Amino acid sequence: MNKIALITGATSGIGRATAHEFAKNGIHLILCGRRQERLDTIEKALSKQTKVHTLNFDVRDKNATFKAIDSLPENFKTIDILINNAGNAHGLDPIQTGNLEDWDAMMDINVKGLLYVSKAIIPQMTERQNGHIINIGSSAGKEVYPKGNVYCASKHAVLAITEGMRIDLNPFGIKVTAINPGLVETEFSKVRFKGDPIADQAYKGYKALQAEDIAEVIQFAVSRPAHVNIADVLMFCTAQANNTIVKKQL
Ligand code: NDP
Ligand code: 8X3
Repeated sequence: MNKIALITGATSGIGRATAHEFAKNGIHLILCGRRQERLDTIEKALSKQTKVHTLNFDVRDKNATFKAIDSLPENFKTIDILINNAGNAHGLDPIQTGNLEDWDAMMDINVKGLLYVSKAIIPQMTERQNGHIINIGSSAGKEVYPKGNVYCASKHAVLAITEGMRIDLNPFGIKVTAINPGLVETEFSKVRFKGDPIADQAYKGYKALQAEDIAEVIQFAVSRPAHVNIADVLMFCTAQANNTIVKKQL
């Protein structure tokens, strides 16, 4: 039987590339995001390959999150794979001049949003004693870098939550995976710098990871046999050694 995956942040970048990769592999899709037009476009494209349902909600809004997941039609209700991917960095400022709205956004979306979505889905997995949760963390969740302060804190929290999930869900046979990429060329930088042209510099002078590179690793993780769990992946492009060293040719 085809598996069903729910992907948050499916309208762009890593989430969208994962939707394409899963569609190729016959996985049925519940695609989530706030931009309805994009959800419609992706649904139209992928419906040729697999079954697709879309949900429009903001992961910051716990009532909307529960309502959306509750609204799933019968044939999409059993979620085998949860990809907690929605998230972004907001700003790149030293702690002393950081913006409170940016801090709220990162904690509310990257951390609390991931928790709300997980809370809405985990009970059906524990009941069935089956399921796979993949949380998209970051290299920023392993190593703090200058001006990364609150974004790094949010991704350190994601890693701690992932490890906590793996422990607490162990009796239920649920797989929990952390995928932690370094620099990936997506809309991430545009969001971080709020459309400032400086965003274009983020991926210049080297070949960053592409969203599809992450999607392939996610597909690898979900296609392992029942006894294998890919627990934690740290991925960099070849030009990146860690969060502060990137070999650029400008
Ligand atoms: P994108 O900006 O391309 O995609 C972010 C996605 O998150 C969009 O689909 C967006 O959808 C969704 N999203 C953002 N805020 C909300 C919200 N409040 N409610 C619901 N959905 C939301 O970035 P990436 O693909 O790069 O990022 C995906 C994940 O990967 C993030 O968790 C990010 O931290 C992580 N990551 C990214 C790296 C990078 O260098 N790009 C490296 C390491 C990790 P919409 O706006 O339609 O709601
Ligand atoms: C995204 C990668 O280096 O911008 O998590 O923090 S980085």
